[in-house]
Amino acid sequence: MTSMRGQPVVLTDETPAIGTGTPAIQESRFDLRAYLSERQALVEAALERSIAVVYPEKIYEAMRYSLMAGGKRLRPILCLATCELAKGTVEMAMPTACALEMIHTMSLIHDDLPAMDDDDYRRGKLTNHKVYGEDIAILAGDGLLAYAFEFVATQTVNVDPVQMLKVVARLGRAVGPAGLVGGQVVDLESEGQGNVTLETLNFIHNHKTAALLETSVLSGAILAGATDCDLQRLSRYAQRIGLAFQIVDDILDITATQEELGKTAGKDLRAQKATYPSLWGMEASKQQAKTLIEDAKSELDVFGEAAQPLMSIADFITARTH
Ligand code: GRG
Repeated sequence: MTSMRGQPVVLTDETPAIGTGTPAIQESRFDLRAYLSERQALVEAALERSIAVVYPEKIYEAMRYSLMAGGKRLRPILCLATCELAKGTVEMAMPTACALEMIHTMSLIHDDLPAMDDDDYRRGKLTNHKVYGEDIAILAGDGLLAYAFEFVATQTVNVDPVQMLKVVARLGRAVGPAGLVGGQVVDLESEGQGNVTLETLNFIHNHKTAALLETSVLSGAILAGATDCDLQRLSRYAQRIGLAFQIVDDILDITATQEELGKTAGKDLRAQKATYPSLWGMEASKQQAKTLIEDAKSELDVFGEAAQPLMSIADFITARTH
């Protein structure tokens, strides 16, 4: 795959998924694999330090079980990348980056519950409720959500408090009824309905998936004091990669194995869920994801070389295998 902006080749179908030990990307001036693994290591270390196990140990262990279970760490990496793009530092953004991963992880724990999507596996491991029981899994999700906000408020350094408050407000909006919760409700209501429209499908995924990705992209830039104009560009980039991410997720649910996904494959079909491939077909879905990624990248032209990590992460979204 060649970058639209004349940048060297970044990704191919053999591109390794983040965190897997697959071959290096060849002939890339910007080494996405090295960038991602370095960023992933920073995030893992910060997450590792973020939660200590104290009394009552069970809840902290349950929170850590899912938080430290792997995952691509895409949301924190996006947050760090936009903070640096806007001339901020990793240190400024790391507490927010960790909070984004805590929120994302809590949404996965709750999504996997029998009352929601009902899955036994996540990130290649048994789901939280399978290990700790439904009661503790619900509380582990609640604990991670509350702690995410405490973590941003108490751990953020070298950031204008006004900017930090803007980030806290965005995080709240992204998880609440105007974000993940709203998307999940419409998703649950739509399950098994034969007549889900594209408008409804877009609503679900703009809220369930794209909202937190957009907040990840914007929060790093907000912490660094980016201009409104740059935030608008980044917002358009984020909305496009967010939707592309979900289209690819729907495709992978059909094409990838349980081992690749780390969770049960083929669930959408069995649950009679409307997906992009079910509405558009497989080829048109792939094409749409590619178009969205190219459109997303075109929003970054103005940032020049400094946007290379965000450009390459966009490419990674369509090339990923899990
Ligand atoms: C947020 C208060 C609150 C409640 C949760 C359950 C729920 C409401 C929302 C569901 C949100 C959800 C599970 C959306 C799916 C998003 C998605 C595509 C997840 C997969 O993300 P990856 O591929 O996963 O980045 P890894 O494991 O790599 O981090």
